[in-house]
Amino acid sequence: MAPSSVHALVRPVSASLATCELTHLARTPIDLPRATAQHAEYVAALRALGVTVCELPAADDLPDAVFIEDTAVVLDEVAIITRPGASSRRGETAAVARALEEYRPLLWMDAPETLDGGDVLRVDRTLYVGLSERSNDAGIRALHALTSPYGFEVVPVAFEGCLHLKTAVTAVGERRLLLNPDWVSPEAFVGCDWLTVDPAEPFAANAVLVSGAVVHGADFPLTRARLEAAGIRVVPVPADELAKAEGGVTCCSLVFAVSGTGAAR
Ligand code: CIR
Repeated sequence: MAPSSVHALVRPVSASLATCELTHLARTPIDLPRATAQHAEYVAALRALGVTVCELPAADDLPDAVFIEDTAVVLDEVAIITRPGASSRRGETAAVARALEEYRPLLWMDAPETLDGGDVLRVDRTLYVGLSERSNDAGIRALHALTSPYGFEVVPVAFEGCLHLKTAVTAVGERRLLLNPDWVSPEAFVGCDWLTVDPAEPFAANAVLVSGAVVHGADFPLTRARLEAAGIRVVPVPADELAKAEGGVTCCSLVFAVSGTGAAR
């Protein structure tokens, strides 16, 4: 079998980020150069972990384009281009699809389906999907229809208090989760063990697991200590400026494996 490498698609911070969608946060001024610098540090952290990063063109008319995670669900076999729940974000998908078709056959969602990639947590062949304001029943049914031929099970998960399921829970190891128990119940994730965030850091459950390490917001030292005590290597990155736009570290990339021969079709 050809060796595989880890790739990530990212997209620059838009000049219009200040007019981003906000659901649970009050709007506060965003320092655009600082957000851009933090994004560059994030990309550098991925590269330092051996990830091949592909940066899409900027989309300055699409305020939330940096949060590329929401536009697709990339599995080993296919990539699903979502129909994001916020109508202001639907223009983001075309460029992402053009980039992803180099690597995967594409499947598409259609109206009235809506789904944000930030609501989809993959654990082996299970796709946990957050019952959020962004992902509707039709979207979740479509995800099931599109992925069941590849052996995926789709499990809807209730959560509260935050925008996306992956704001409340992410994977930090094999069948090992990091979660905020005030926002999501660990009981939903049968067969997984879990760590909890420090209660003083409710947003600390969002982490990118890549190359055996976890990229995690530098603002969460108490939760970082919990991860490190559990033997997990943490790569902290500054992300507080992007957090004002209600985005975390997973939101800023689409991470997937590519076979050694190039495109994984
Ligand atoms: C939004 O509300 O759509 C953006 N301001 C933030 C999206 C963050 N994405 C994510 O959690 N996957």
